[in-house]
Amino acid sequence: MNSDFLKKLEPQHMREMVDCMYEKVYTKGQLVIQEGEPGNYLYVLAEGLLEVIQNGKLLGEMCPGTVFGELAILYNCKRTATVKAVSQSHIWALDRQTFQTIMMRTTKARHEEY
Ligand code: PCG
Repeated sequence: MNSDFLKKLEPQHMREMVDCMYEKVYTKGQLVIQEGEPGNYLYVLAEGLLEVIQNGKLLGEMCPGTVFGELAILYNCKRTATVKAVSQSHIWALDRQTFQTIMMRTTKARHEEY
């Protein structure tokens, strides 16, 4: 619900997304996302702490509950920043295809409503 675009999902579509996510554990110092790479996953940080780096400069940190990795998925661009685990982190991942399919279901349901 912290995410502006995910909170617009119909409750059943939100549940479907959660059902399709799987957990990955990253150790301290491990890269979750590398700037400039293609991106095929959307992530939610469940536990731990992450830092965001762009052109070698620290932009900020992300705490549990944060959705990230959405820019490459929504705008079809390369990863705009590097995301690195500051401590061991539990992260939920959702692949691009599943995300887009479920987002389209919500959009379709809204169109039918109007
Ligand atoms: P994406 O797909 O570009 O991959 C890196 C992610 O870092 C990005 O999506 C955002 O979700 C996340 N992020 C968090 N804070 C920032 C920020 O300040 N700038 C940028 N570019 N990305 C950020």
